[in-house]
Amino acid sequence: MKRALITGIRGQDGAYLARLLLEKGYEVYGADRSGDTGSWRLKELGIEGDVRIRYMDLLELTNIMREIEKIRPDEIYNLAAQSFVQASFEQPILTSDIDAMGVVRLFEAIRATKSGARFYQASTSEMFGKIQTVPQNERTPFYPRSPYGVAKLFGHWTTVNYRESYGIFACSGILFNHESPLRGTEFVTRKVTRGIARLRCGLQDKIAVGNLDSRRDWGYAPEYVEAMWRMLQKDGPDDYVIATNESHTVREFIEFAFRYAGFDLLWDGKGLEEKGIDRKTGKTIVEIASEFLRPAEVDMLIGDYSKAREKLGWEPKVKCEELAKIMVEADIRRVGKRL
Ligand code: NAP
Ligand code: G4F
Repeated sequence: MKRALITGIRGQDGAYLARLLLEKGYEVYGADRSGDTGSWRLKELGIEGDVRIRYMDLLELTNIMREIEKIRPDEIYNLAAQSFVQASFEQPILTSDIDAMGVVRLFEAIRATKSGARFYQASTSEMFGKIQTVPQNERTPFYPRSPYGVAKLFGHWTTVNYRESYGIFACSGILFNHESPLRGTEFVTRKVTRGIARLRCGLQDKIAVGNLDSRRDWGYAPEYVEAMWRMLQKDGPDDYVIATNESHTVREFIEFAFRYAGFDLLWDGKGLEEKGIDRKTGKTIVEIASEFLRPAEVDMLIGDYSKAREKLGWEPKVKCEELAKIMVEADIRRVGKRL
């Protein structure tokens, strides 16, 4: 039986990856900084009792070393991060400590314990930032636009460097945005789908958002964790872009989501004054709030996943419009149950 250690087990990807590995017969260890065994995501997937939760914080090297020594994993998936781009502008030092130095700590722990584990690093399309080519692939130069993007770029190059210097089987997955009903409510997609479900029940009267015009390549998280696993099953380590090769604005995602919930949304006004109006009632249901605008924005992302298709046999199935539907339906179900 293979043994996997997943950092960031309590996050969206940690939960889906844990489910996938359990289905494949792995013994799954989940590293969590609080050591709390409860998790609404693992619970929703029905696997809460199946994952062995361990105290482990990426800020504490000795803690990481002891856990790797005890667990002796065959595979380590480093999904832990301060992953919210907007928060990274407020907490740049903490973000760098976790997202950049945390990766070095993991690699040093692997070296110190002589672990032969294969390693997956959760890199991100945020590293492309101010994009230098359209679409972006593994050869596109990086230009991060946030403390999060800068820290993740450090983590990416650390992964490449430890692979080249010490022969560690280390892969960097450059994943574009991926969402699901398990997405955190601070991210725009889930904020919108949860907001719509609450609007329908009168629990909230509008949704406040920031930049409507940035474009993202949004995929479906359960499919993306499959790509992570495939990377570690190859004969040799490498880096891969994982994306859908479709790009949509935040505005379009909002339109898809409202349409599935039965609303007819009409945009009116410009800039901070722009509003989304419910054509049926004439009420404002979307408004712009400057607090959600960022000091620097990533305007456009679209990924070219052809290397993953050729080498991993990986292909996305769920695209943005269907993703919005899946998320709206899940949130409507939850609000019905008052979850
Ligand atoms: P997420 O839901 O925010 O989960 C990240 C997890 O990391 C959280 O559960 C958090 O724990 C944990 N964590 C934070 N700081 C930690 C620390 N110091 N020590 C140990 N654990 C810590 O993120 P996700 O969406 O699942 O993404 C997984 C990974 O992929 C992240 O590294 C993210 O940056 C990266 N990524 C995500 C996307 C995407 O679109 N989802 C795209 C590209 C890359 P708490 O619960 O205690 O806060
Ligand atoms: O949903 P977001 O916060 O995701 P963002 O910044 O693209 O980052 C996510 O994807 C990255 C991969 O590219 C991951 F590495 C990262 O960890 C995270 O998972 O924002 C998406 C877009 C941005 O342009 C933002 O400015 O939506 C815009 N937006 C507009 N209104 C908003 C809002 N974002 C949030 N979070 N909240 C809003 O109200």
